[in-house]
Amino acid sequence: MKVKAAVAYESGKPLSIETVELEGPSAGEVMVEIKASGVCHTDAYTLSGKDPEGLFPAILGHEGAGIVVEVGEGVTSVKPGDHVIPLYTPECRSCEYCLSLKTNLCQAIRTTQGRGVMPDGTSRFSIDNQMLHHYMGTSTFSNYTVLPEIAVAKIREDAPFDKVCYIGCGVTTGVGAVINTAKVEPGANVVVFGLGGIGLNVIQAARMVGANMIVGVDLNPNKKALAEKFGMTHFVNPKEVEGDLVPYLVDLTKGGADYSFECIGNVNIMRQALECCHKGWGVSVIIGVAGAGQEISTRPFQLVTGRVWKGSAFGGARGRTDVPKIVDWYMQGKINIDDLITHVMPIEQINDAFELMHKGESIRSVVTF
Ligand code: NAD
Ligand code: DAO
Ligand code: ZN
Repeated sequence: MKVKAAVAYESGKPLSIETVELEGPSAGEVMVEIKASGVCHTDAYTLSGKDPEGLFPAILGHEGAGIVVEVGEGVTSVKPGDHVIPLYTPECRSCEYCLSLKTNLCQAIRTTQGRGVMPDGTSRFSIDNQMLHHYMGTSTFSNYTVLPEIAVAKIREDAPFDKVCYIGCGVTTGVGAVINTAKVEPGANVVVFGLGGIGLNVIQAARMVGANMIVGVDLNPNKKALAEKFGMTHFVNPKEVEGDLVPYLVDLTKGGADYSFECIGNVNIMRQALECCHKGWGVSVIIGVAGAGQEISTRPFQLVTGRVWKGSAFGGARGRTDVPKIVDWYMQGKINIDDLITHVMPIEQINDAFELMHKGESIRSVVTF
């Protein structure tokens, strides 16, 4: 069938709105009509050409929400009409990783997903007989997409697509990092580096679990007001700190952060995030994705003396299990998504969404179909 998609023909070039051919779902796959998709930092990273795994031409987008319109042979967990959120981290519930219950990194379709194709090794998208790569197994910058059944989370039908699409990445990543990865407890002192689409979700989850101090660190003072609305108790602009940022934060938190979160993707800040943690028990969680080939460093004594360095992908969430719960939290008013979606535009204007992101003028832009 013919679908409307924003095609990334090559890195560093704007997306191009095209009519694309989409094949129906094979066995174990579903076709989803995408109603809305967030535009995330990671889409920009891949489009920029800095992502070593980036493949072109491709249909990007990994933060969508929509309705199942067709299912392939053998699909049992969803049916046409079901509302779903595509998952770039699937949950097969039967691979070694899923069964371990120690990680959310299901490996069932990892290899083919990384090669930009469906589990049978082929793409469902083409234009003028030229194959287009899938992206992160989701390709939500298209009004229809095909996904493996294990890569969709069924959600309630009264949830608005143009809000809950953000749960497909940013919300779950930030909220999950606090709840699943760090397991922040009431009364903890938390430092969050980077108050963007991820950091603000870390902040609202830290408030939700009852953190004491929630310190936000950002170079952009315009982020302060919104971060305060989400629960930040102290704002630190590194440009205004005399001397080293690390001892300043250790003083502010009276000994160091119980938990810190790096939500930027800067390896120098990752070091500061670890080193501002409390001796003996502070845990630092890396969420930001650093540029290809970059490395982190610290003095090993930082770890010998009890600080812990961790990372978190998709907030440690098991998508099919946890995403519907986060949608419920939004619908119950426990988490705020509306104030983070600063721009909504039709897919035809998707390049404006990237521009707003690069200028630091948006938290999240959502494209609709
Ligand atoms: P964003 O651009 O919205 O926010 C980044 C914030 O960091 C901005 O407010 C910016 O002003 C601030 N900043 C930049 N440099 C700084 C510095 N040196 N010191 C202090 N503040 C600084 O980005 P985002 O959408 O929130 O994404 C953050 C990171 O998380 C990205 O690297 C993204 O790729 C990554 N990410 C990771 C996962 C995961 O599962 N681990 C999922 C999604 C996104
Ligand atoms: O299982 O090896 C693997 C890869 C899992 C991918 C997790 C990606 C998380 C970070 C990328 C940012 C997503 C928007
Ligand atoms: Zn699995």
